[in-house]
Amino acid sequence: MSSDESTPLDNLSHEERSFAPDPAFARDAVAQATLYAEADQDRLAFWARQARELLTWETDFTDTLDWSNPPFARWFGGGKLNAAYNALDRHVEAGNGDRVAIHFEGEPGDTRAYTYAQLTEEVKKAANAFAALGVTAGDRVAVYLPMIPEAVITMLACARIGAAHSVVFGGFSADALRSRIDDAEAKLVVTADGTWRRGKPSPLKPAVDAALADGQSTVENVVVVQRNGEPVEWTEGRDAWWSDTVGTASAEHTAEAFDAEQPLYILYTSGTTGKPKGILHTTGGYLTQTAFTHRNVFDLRPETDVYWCTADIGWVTGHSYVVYGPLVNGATQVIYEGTPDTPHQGRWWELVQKYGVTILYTAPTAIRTMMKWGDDIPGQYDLSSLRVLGSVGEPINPEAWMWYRRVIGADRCPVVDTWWQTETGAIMISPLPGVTATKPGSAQVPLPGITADVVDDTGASLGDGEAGYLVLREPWPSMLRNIWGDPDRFVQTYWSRFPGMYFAGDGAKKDDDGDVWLLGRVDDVMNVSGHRLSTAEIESSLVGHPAVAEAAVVGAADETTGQAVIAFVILRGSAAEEDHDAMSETLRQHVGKDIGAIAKPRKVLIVPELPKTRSGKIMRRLLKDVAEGREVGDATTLADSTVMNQIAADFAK
Ligand code: 7RM
Repeated sequence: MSSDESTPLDNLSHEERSFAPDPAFARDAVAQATLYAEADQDRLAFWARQARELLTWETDFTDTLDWSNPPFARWFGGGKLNAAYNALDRHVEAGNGDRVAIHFEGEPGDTRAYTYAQLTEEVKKAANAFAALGVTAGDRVAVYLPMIPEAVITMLACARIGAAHSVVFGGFSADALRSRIDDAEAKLVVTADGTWRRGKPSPLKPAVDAALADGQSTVENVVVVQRNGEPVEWTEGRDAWWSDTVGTASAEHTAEAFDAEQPLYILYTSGTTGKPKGILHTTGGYLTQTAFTHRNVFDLRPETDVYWCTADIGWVTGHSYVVYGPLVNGATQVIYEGTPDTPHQGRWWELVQKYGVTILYTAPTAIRTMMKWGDDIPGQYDLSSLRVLGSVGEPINPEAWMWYRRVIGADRCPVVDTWWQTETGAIMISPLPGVTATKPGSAQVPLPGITADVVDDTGASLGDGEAGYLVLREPWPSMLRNIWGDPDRFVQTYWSRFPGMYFAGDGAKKDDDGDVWLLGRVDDVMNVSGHRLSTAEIESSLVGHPAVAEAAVVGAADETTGQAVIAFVILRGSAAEEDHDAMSETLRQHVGKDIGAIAKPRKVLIVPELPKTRSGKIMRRLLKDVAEGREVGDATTLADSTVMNQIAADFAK
């Protein structure tokens, strides 16, 4: 092996840049380093303390964790509580009814603010209205709504009456909606006439009508929020306007306390194969960990902070960090309906300035997009209110991390890269601002009370510097409890690869300091000539080149080397005009120099767009199909399904 072919992951072990907490921030930080020691000493006592301090229980729990029948966990046994009461009523009772819960900003610029008292009243009305339609504790309600306050109200109204919500992202098709309705046997659907997308009305109700057209589903009623005023088809006896049902319902409603393990929601997530999995979350443990992480990871001061998580409620980030975490903590937050570039590319920064946002939580794909649009756009706004920046959803390349810290955070705000999944329910690996010295690109350390590890094929712990599989060794409060209706698949998918451990499906590596670096899904970890290469790492190198805006890398099967590295790259503005062949060669050399010859892509294809899901995850599986000369697989979850045709045609040239 020549010297420039040394271990390709070496550079991840030698990140020189480190940002120590600002002493003033550290002194007053919500999270203190003592949390780690406390949790290490007695993990269950630590979680029991959090559950009692962060939540209001009608009946205290007696058994912190029942793990007698793994992997089926029961947390906070004997305890009873109501999720909506914890998110709403108790803040009003504590005298904080006048605090703004939600600053809503519609895409067309319409605004609405809800105080905690007002939001509580709306949720009580919705709870009464849903109950009048026959929804009772244990039922399921499908939610197909845009990012409007009624989405939050609906979710909390379900929780209030003990019904599980199943939110289906508004961008999903009628077929996807129907299969989720069927799987959960939903009784009620809550939807809207439509929403606004890039300045135009975008319909939602037609997809519900199509999904229910055969009249054979379990759905008895559809409640429709009027949002964009477009005409809709109407099924008498089934459909009802929100204004006629919720709008006229009584605002008196006493929340009943439910068992800690009462199902709170089902959220469907795609696996590597087969039909989507209905991830089941329950009440007490989920609320404990979402509230704990929201408070400590974002250094939340509910009295003064203005928090903004840009995720849609169709994804788990919207569940845990728009609805439950922030509201249980009594935070004030911004909810924005629209796209970041409507009516102009400065919209997000305009909102940060307008509402004085102090904590921003978004995704690397958004950060890279903003980076591509240029520094001068955020530069036109006053972002000095910001004090903590979060990232979630995929590995954040050091370049984007640095840009986020420098341009958005003025080199002053701590950046917290948070690793977690739909299945984990809440943040698991992340720095604690004020405690952890951060490195660009690393999610750093498991949070207090979380036991994450990196293991080899046999499940044995790996030392620092060795890449392997990310596992969780002990149950955690917000863990998924099951796959809805499919316990065998639950055991098989998550608990069988490494017996006794939760298998996350992600590759990871600890650096020389023991800090965790996420390397992408394990199906994204390539093996080239016996070297383990991370798609994330090569992508990070490519995006580090000034000509590159975005990059996706896949390992394509190769007879001699096992796999070959194939890169798909979007160029930045002016670089796109340059000769593509020359640019591809430049980028190959760049990766070779950055990481080592072994990592040099066999081919760098310049593309106009990458295949992304609606939540912004790049579908490398489809790129792999192209790179391996197969027909492109199921592309129905893409935000833009035409992207793959173009890429396949260009690749074949
Ligand atoms: C919250 C969410 C989960 C998958 C997960 C990872 C990837 C998420 C990070 C990350 C590296 C991160 N839930 N992922 N966060 N990878 N660093 N900070 O995204 O269920 O939709 O996706 O996302 O691969 O397994 S999710």
